[in-house]
Amino acid sequence: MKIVKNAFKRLKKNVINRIKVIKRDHLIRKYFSDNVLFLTFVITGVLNSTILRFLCMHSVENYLSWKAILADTIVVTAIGAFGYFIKPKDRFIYYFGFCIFLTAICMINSVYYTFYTSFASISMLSLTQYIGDVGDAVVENVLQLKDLVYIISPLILIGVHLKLKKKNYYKKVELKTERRKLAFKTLSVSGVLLVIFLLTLSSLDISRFFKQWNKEYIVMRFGIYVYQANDLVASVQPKVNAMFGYDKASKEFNDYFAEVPDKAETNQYTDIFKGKNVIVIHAESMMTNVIDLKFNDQEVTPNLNKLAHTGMYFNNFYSQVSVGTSSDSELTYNTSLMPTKSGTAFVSYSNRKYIGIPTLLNEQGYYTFSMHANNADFWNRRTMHKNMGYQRFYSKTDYEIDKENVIGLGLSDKEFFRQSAEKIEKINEKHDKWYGLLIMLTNHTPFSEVDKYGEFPVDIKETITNEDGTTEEIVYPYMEGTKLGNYFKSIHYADSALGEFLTELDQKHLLDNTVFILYGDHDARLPRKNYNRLYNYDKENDTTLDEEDPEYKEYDSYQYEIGRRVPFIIWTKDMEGSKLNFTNSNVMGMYDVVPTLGNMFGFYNKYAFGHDIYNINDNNIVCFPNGNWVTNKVYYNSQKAAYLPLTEEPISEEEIANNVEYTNKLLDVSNNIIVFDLLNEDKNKELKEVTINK
Ligand code: GP9
Ligand code: MN
Repeated sequence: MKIVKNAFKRLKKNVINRIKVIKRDHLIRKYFSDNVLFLTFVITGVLNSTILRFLCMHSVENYLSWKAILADTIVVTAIGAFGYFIKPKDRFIYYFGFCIFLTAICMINSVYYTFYTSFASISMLSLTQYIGDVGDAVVENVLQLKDLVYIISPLILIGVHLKLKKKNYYKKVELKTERRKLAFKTLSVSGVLLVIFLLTLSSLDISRFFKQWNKEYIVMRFGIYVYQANDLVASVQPKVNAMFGYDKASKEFNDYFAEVPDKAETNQYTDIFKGKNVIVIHAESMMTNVIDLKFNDQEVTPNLNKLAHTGMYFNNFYSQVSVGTSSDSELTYNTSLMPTKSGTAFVSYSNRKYIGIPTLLNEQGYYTFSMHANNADFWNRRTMHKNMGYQRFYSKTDYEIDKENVIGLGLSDKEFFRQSAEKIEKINEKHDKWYGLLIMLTNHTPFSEVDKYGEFPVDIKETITNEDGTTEEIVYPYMEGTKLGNYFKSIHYADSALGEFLTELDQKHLLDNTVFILYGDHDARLPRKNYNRLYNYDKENDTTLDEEDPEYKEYDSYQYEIGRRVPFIIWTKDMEGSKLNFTNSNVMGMYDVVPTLGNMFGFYNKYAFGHDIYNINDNNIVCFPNGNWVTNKVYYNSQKAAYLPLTEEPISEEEIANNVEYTNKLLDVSNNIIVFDLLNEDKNKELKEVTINK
């Protein structure tokens, strides 16, 4: 009896479970059949974005990036959810409209990528000259079949719609409350997915999302739809910023420059290089602390050291970058303006007027060009180099790049220099006077491709003699395996690339009438504790010395800030032993380059924030975008409102207060110049007229 009872119980349980499964399957099936249009919209939307990544970025990791797929799903589901507010019979129009819109985003980006190896930006399309370029691109690419593949999405949607219509699907009545419920439920799904997505983001993802310059990375991690929305915000934000406060900004700007003369002050270096050709090296992440540094008696940067010791070397020089890193450095080098307070000048304010060194040299009959073997749209250089006056920008597509020549972000510096020297040779044949900027790339964080940099041990090797007269080599790991150690290996490679480049230029007689200028663009952004090991290594215990140890050298946050100095060198082949061959130790910033070089080459920019170092000498101040500043006497930290004296000289509180005020004013006026486009005389005349007529 008991057995029968149990068997019956089991049977009942099984039947209930079966019913549950059938019910669940039925519910799922019902959900699918009731929401076919919505689901088709979501699937085709995600599919299009995935196809775009597949056609643009040729690695499975990129096109099947689950982060991008998730982000696309969130966006398309959220858009789709709003469709439920609409009556079923009108819903197709809504989905179809958005489907066309999303398809257009994918198609435009696909065409744009084929031509520019980058993704499209709304802000760029607003520049008239650019529209011309893009227009040509579209015409040339429109015939490519692959760009038409995205049309499959609206076609599928139409197909599904016609089938549903035939089945009388749209005739069913959904109550308003039901529709709302569906919409909110779908939005909640999208919300939950969003939370999951946000939890998976790394700090690198977040930082790149906000910096906005690495478009490929954003598309790879966030999908094309989020990228385009992000780009839209970036394009609108500067316009919003520029809507308020023009009059005040313009007045402050005029007051600031009222006392500045219209011509440069002269000194013993006036016009010394007038008419000479120029090669400028933008040395990626090159820091001053590598100069003369040795490991096992081997110089880390023998070529850089030679340039510094046989040229005019500024060893107390700071770059003044903000979140725009390389691009900020280029901005300040070229224009003597400071980086903007929000966004980056290169990306957010590329349609403003800038007075760049190339513009000023073009006026003197120079042919000006820039070279960088990376994507032309990185940091929006394609637009900004034109804007700063470079007549030709040689970028990735101008270089032959094959797998063996790639290190880190792209073409290796050695190969970049080799191919650039050939280009410069041709330029030299065609033009009397020329000025060229070469942007290096290999020595870029994370400095991890150590095996490609060539042999350069950063350990300590000691030979000891045993009692029996035999010798033995002891190796202490020291900087081996640390990030800073890898940086030294990487910089050693970059230095050797520089050396080869100089030799090649010399062989081609391109140094005979040329001034060779080098600046480090910013520091290597390495952890402070790595420097602690460099300066306080305890080799016996393979650790860092104790703070109590008499040998211990303090490397606090101030030392770290000061240690971020980068080299600035002006060098010519015949400078060694001449009056120009010396080290200048006065504090100097990137914004002092325009006035200093301007005096030497005979150009002048009244709206420079820096000074000719040979007029200001030891009275200089270098301001940083975060409000910090440094003079020969003191380093001031604005966040802590505290300072570190650098000499024995007394410092008054008044001096500190004056410098703080000077820095804040300078940062405000410089920022306003960019935000309100104050150097654009035509535009400002118009604005003034509007204000007067009001
Ligand atoms: C990109 C390169 C690096 O082309 O200049 O930029 P960064 O990350 O140094 O700003
Ligand atoms: Mn850089």
